[in-house]
Amino acid sequence: MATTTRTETQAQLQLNATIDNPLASVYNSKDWSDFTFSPIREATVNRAMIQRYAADMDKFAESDVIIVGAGSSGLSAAYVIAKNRPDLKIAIIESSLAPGGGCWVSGQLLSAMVIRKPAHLILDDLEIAYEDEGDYVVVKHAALFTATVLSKVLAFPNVKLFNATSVEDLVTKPNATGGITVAGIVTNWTLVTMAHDTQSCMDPNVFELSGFKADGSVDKEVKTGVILSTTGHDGPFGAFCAKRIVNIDDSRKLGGMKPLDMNRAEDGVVRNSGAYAGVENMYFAGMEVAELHGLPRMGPTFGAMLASGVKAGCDILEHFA
Ligand code: AHZ
Repeated sequence: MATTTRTETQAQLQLNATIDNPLASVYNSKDWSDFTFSPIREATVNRAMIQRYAADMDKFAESDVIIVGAGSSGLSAAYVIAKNRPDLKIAIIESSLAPGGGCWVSGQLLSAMVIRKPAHLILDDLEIAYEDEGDYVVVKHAALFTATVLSKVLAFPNVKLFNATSVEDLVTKPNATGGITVAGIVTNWTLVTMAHDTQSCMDPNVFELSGFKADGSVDKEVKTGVILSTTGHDGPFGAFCAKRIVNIDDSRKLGGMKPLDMNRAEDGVVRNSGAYAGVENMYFAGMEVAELHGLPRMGPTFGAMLASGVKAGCDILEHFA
């Protein structure tokens, strides 16, 4: 999609000439001194928030898809899954207040976002404008990508973002072959997670995956839910599920992210994203895949984040097909 600077300028000139005021139907005066809102009680505002949050907690206590981390890879996956399957309950758990991960800026806090082809096709689907530079494209600001994909994901009725909420652990159950089945996540408010060292025990909460019976066995009548972890590379929060899986299962080792090599890193992350062999219901995408499989990092080029999210999303759609 080419940039349309001229058309945008013409539209802006037209807008300035007419003053398109969204309040015009009720308020079109030059004097705003008598402006007033509809009256409201303070308790009404409280109830409007709490009823909806409680209803969401109730609805997503048992989820079909739990995405851990709302960075560029997690949001790309959420978009593909929610768009194709409006019947699945998709919970996104994000430890930060602001979803988007590292994708509000690009490399070294610069704005322009480089995406190597063919991942630009995902931008076409999202209707995000870019400059075509041949083998790669450039979105004028990383925040344009993040804001757009976020707005589309949040608008799906079957998606709920729980931000300022950290995943502190996994729920696991033994499977028939002696391996691990992932059955849910353990959560807490991020502010509580950050205060564990200074306060007495503040117990967490649990989101369960769909498809398990009370005794822990799998209900053969329904597809079990899945967890997609997209928590980025190792850091204070990152690579969370990868590190936990390795910690639970002694037979596994964390590959550890290797030094930068854009070509090997981006292809490798996409190829290795999706279902994680040997751990049922566990999927990975984004930079966490580099940590898991010992792949190089790619630095400031985002095609693999988008494409690995789409690949993991397609694998999850296959699981539910
Ligand atoms: O806050 C984290 C971020 O928004 C969130 N997160 C991490 N641990 C969490 C936990 N519970 C809930 N325990 C958690 N949320 O996960 C999100 C990860 O987003 P990101 O943008 O860091 O990861 P990504 O893999 O989607 O994108 C990585 C972008 C990078 S890093 C890199 C390099 O260093 O070379 N290159 C690219 C393109």
